[in-house]
Amino acid sequence: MNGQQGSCCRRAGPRGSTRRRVHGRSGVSPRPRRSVRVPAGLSFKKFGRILEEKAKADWNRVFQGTEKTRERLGVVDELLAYWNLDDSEDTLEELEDALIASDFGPGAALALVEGLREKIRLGEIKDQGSLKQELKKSMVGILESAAVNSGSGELAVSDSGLSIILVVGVNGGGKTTTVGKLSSRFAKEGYTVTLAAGDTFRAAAKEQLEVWAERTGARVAEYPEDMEKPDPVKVLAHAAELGLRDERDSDILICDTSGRIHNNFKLMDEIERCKKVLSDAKQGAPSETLLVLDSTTGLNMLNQAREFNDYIGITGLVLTKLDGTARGGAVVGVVQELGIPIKFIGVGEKVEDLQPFDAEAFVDGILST
Ligand SMILES: Nc1nc2c(ncn2[C@@H]2O[C@H](COP(=O)(O)OP(=O)(O)O)[C@@H](O)[C@H]2O)c(=O)[nH]1
Ligand SMILES: [Mg+2]
Repeated sequence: MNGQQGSCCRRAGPRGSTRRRVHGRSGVSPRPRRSVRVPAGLSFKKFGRILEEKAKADWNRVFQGTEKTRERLGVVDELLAYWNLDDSEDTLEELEDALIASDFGPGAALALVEGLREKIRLGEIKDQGSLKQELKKSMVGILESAAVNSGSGELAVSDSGLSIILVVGVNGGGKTTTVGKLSSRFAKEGYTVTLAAGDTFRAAAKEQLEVWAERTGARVAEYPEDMEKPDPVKVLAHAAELGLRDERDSDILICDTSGRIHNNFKLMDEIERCKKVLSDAKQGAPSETLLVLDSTTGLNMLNQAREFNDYIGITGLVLTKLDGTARGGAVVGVVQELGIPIKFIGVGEKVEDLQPFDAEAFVDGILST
């Protein structure tokens, strides 16, 4: 690919010589070089209203998705209700315990409470309202600092040519579902997507991916012909080779992988080799290595994130199943310790149930009264 618009034979994906990123805070297409086109028959005003309604629907989905975590954190409100300046120390200690009990992890809980303590000392917090506001601000600060450190909270795609995204995580966390949801988001933004069936372990994993491909207008890369036994490294190498050979056929290659437990060295070696064949195929690839974390696992996600990050370097987290758990707070500890940004949250099983992560909306959701 050469940075020019595509031929008539394929859908035009956004290309350019500058680093491209996708997905805005609201989930509405942020493609920078394309002006917003009002669909035929709609006035600007009406179109604006539709966009506003969509943003509201997205927010509602996040709000509903975080319901259980919010219920768990209701205890914070109860605690703060009894707070006064004279007995702040007791309340702060109880708050630290409550955050730990809500899976924030000792490191994040301590950092949050220390921050509040300091602000009380400086006279910046004087009442319950400002205490809660400062708590929210500090959580947003932790969650956003990772995105700032790594450049952006959005997904990076390559400067030119095929972009390769690797998706990893433990078994059943929601990797394949996330691959499908991402495929849909990219397709909606005009990218042509190919999926690589790097899960050669689970029966019918390729067929599961094919269903997602069909649903989202993508296709699945063929397996190499000479594969005698299942070999994910070969599958991904072949998919990358095919994708790079004729880059006019696809803009994005999303690589699904088998679930692997983070403390199984053999499987972690394998994922390391998977990543290496992608970077051998194209310098700088994969442009994103996404770790899918199942929020129902609570604090164990910290161990998973540590190991995967040590082995292959994770560029972003996808937090799935937030809709079904009260343990979403655990991710604050992961971001605080590892400094890896959350890129998306999964709030259901359907294709549209993937939202770009917005730290403020998330914290507002989980700490809403
Ligand atoms: N409720 C809910 N279920 C999800 C979400 N993401 C994935 N799942 C479900 O989790 C199960 C395992 O997902 P799958 O993508 O096959 O996991 P994988 O083994 O990591 O590839 C499936 O039943 C999915 O429908 C989510 O965000 N919310
Ligand atoms: Mg899978």
